Amino acid sequence: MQSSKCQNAKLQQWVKEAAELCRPEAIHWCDGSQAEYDTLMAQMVKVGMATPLDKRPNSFLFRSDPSDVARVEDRTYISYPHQEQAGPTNNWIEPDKLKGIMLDLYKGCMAGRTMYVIPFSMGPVGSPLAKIGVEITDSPYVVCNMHIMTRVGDRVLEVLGADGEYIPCLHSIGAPLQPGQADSSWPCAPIEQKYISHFPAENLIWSYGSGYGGNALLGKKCLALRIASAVARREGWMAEHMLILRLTSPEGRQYHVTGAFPSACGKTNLAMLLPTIKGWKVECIGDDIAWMKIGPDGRLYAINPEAGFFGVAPGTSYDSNPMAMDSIKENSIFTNCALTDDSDVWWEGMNGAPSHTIDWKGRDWTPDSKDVAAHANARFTAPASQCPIISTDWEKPEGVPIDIIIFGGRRASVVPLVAQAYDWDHGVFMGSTAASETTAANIGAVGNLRRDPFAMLPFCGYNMGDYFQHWFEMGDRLGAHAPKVFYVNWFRKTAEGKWLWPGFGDNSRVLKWMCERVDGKVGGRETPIGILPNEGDLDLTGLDLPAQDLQELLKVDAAAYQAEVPDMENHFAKFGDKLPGRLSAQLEALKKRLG
Ligand code: O2Y
Ligand code: MN
Repeated sequence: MQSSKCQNAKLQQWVKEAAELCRPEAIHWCDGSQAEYDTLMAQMVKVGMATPLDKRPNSFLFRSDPSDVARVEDRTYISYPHQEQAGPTNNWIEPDKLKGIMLDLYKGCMAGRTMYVIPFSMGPVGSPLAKIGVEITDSPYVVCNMHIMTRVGDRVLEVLGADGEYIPCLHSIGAPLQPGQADSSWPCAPIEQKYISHFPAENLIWSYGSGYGGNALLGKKCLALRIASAVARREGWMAEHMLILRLTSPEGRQYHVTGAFPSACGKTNLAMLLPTIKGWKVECIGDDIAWMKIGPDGRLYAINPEAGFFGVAPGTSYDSNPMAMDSIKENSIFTNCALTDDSDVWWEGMNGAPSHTIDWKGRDWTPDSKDVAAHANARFTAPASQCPIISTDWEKPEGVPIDIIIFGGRRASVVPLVAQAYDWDHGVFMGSTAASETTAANIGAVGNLRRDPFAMLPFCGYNMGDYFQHWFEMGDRLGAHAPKVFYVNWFRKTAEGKWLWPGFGDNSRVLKWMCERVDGKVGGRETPIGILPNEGDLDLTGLDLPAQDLQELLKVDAAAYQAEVPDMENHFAKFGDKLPGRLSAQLEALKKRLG
């Protein structure tokens, strides 16, 4: 039960108590080694849970239970003693009550299974910005994914030492095995028994019933966003749902950019973009989460706390994201993708459809089938180090200094291609009112406008009114060193439904304008919603963009914005007296500018 490598008595005690509660057949302390990964994968292949892929060395396909395919927002809880601490955007149950429910579920839940203890670091091991977590799980699939997505192993226990702090993350798939009972290939609990619970006042995570993605790989959304956002507020830094990239100009000047976009807005594609403008280069630092802290020089520094990508497979192709395609050539895990006859994975939007595959439910599939071959939320898990344009500085312990923060969403109309915030407060307003039209990949009806402040709606670990205030306070501390803030919309369409902007690599043209704005080298015009490029300010060299399309992309329709004001007012009203006065002032200023 004990590990000779773990000097931390508190951790040893927690593992003992978890074992007494969950009653596993065996306990395994993970060392993060390749041998450990290979052994677990071989076991999962043997029992039919994983399929090795001939076309991709050391890569495996998993098919989840059809009831366990995505994050379950309805079953995700932010549990503080008082509901107001969780705020209007989070599900809440009082901690004692929630723990009572979950303790009943955890009793004996690992019977017949091995309990794995995973010491992991979010952020480079030993970085001043890193945090240590320990996940206890009964899922070998989770262990292998955590190997890729975080830094696992003995080095973490060394840094933890005898009295270091860690965030305990207890996870069970919720499927005990009775003696002689046959296992299923993706055991999990029914939806009404799934709980993804966070106790931010105690830095504690309890997850039960799901083996999928953000519900089960607890370092990602649970620790690095929900718990970390609450820790960051207390400690005076920021945990954000943001990509991080470095842009280098032909002159060699480096700019670091973070970007927050709701799901299905191409965050991973932007993080790995190949610029179409001559001489400019992008390096990827992270595709999903940024932890940002003010450095000794007063600037904001960001690290990517993760070590891998857990990307959406459908729609990923050599057209949309060649760097992601190259990242997943080997050493990758695929979940809910289709299996081709030559033992490779396939998904909708990858390239031409094969004449036959086995679909994500294990059934024969042909292009005539009425269902999709890969689930819309099928995923790849790949080491970030395999991305051909991963930055040489992506693991720099102190992070990279941020020049530009981008917010965005998917809007077919109203919102122009790009606008710069007048100042930090205006930028906070842009982030707090960010909205996106829902797609098939989201919950709810397609085309609905969903306000997703800072793309943090499902990930903020405390009252979002307080979170808005924290952004203002960070801006006050940053002062003149604050990054410049922009809002983008790559998804503008004509009345006929045609994309107005080519997107992907051509988004570098918009990034270039932002960099030149930072340096005061390019123009812009003041509009009611922010500073927009004049038509000549964007570098459109080599791009065949009709003049009327450019006009439309850079148009500010004051009446259309005015029509959105009531929705913004309703959105803000939800936060009651937690809404910072500085946000109400921004809304009033916008109304005045709109006339
Ligand atoms: O469905 C899941 O469990 C994965 S959700 C996810 C994964 C990687 C990056 N972002 C997200 C997200 O929902 O924002
Ligand atoms: Mn995300």
